[in-house]
Amino acid sequence: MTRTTLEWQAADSAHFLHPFTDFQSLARKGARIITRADNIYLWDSDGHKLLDAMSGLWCVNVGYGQQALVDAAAAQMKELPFYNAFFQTATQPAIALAEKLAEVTPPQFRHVFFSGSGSEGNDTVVRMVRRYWDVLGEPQKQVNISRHNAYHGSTMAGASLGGMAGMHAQGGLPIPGITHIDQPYWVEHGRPGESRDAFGLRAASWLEDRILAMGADKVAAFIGEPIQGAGGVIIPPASYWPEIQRICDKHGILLVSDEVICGFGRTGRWFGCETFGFKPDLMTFAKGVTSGYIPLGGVMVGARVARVLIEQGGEFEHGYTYSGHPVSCAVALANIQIIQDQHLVAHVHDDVGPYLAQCFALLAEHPLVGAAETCGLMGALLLVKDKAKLTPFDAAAGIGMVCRGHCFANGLIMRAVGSRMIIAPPLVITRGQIDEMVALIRRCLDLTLADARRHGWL
Ligand code: PXG
Repeated sequence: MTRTTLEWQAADSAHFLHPFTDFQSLARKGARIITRADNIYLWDSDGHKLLDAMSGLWCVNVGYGQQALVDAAAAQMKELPFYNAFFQTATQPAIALAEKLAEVTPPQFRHVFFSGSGSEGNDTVVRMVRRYWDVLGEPQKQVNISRHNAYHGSTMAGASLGGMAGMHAQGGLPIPGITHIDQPYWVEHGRPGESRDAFGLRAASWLEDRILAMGADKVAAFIGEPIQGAGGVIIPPASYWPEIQRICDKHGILLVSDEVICGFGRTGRWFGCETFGFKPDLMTFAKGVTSGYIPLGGVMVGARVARVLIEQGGEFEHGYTYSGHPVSCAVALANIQIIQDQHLVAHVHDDVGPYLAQCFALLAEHPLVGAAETCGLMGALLLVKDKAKLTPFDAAAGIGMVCRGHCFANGLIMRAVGSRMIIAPPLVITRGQIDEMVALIRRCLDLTLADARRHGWL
């Protein structure tokens, strides 16, 4: 269909209700219409080229234009476009992917429950941990503990597990049996003079406080993202996760790692729990499992839970039409093959991850940047008014959105979460492309600084 950008935008605002969007405001401004992509670059309907430093939405790990994924989808669609995994049936791609996931995930994981997305995966987590305790004769263990500013999806259970105040304010969330502790974010909760590791231990102790306040006999599980992604790339101190693990073990509660963003190489290991040194009982995944080429999610089920559900659970009354969708599973297999064949996890761990860290250390010297943090290929720049004191800008200035505007105008896609500018580029990015990305970031920081001076925000 040959339409101008304006015609596409008119059709868009007439019919399409976008996620997490103020519909009227979008209709006024018009959506940016993305038309094609290759490697780490996108093009919009006006022909502008953009460096996609967000991997789509934290998902295009192998980059755009991977023909093997296209071929895998086409071949599977031709052979068997759909069949379900209910009623004592299965398809070959789903079986092969389950086998492959058991190979690439940590050794406690031999089983997987498939879903269509990360949100559905986390709904499965809530159903599954409650069922687990039920089967063990402890049906009162219903409470899931999560964290403020976490993101676990947008379904009723996903949004409830998440700790986003704006989401909870709409529609009476969280659902019962979900409670939140503070996030391990040193800028918000650290004390003057406190070391990062001391802060990590203190932040983990909030979990124990909550377990004791609720009663350990009521608590089913703790869930967290190894690094909070949508919350602004909140990288916890190294002491945090091992202490969380110790507390969960001490009280016998299940530990769930939401690896929807951190999984499949993002942090420089296959999974974030490996980077941070903990051993979850369940692990949610989505996004990077197919590099976003097609929807797929699921939950890796560790030995402790799998044994109980398989040996004593009877029928688990839960599942989705698309659990184990053959086309999605075929694409996931081809995607994991690329991650393995191109050694992308080692590429992140040994090469581009450390290089990004070096580049961010230089960006930390920029007058607007109060902190520059990375882990693997996730990074965040905290924009502040006063570098030494980390004084925040007035929220009304919307400094992050100003910077994001400059990014778009200069051919760079970077997200703003409050005053944190965040990136998560495709894992295939090269050092040369990191130089290109960092030069664009620097230019946009300079433009934002000039705006801040002009408007008297500093
Ligand atoms: N868990 C985590 C950790 C996520 O980041 C989900 C679950 C839900 O996945 P689905 O596939 O249901 O969307 C996510 C999704 C953002 C942003 O603004 C992040 C996500 C989704 C949409 C926007 O950073 N993450």
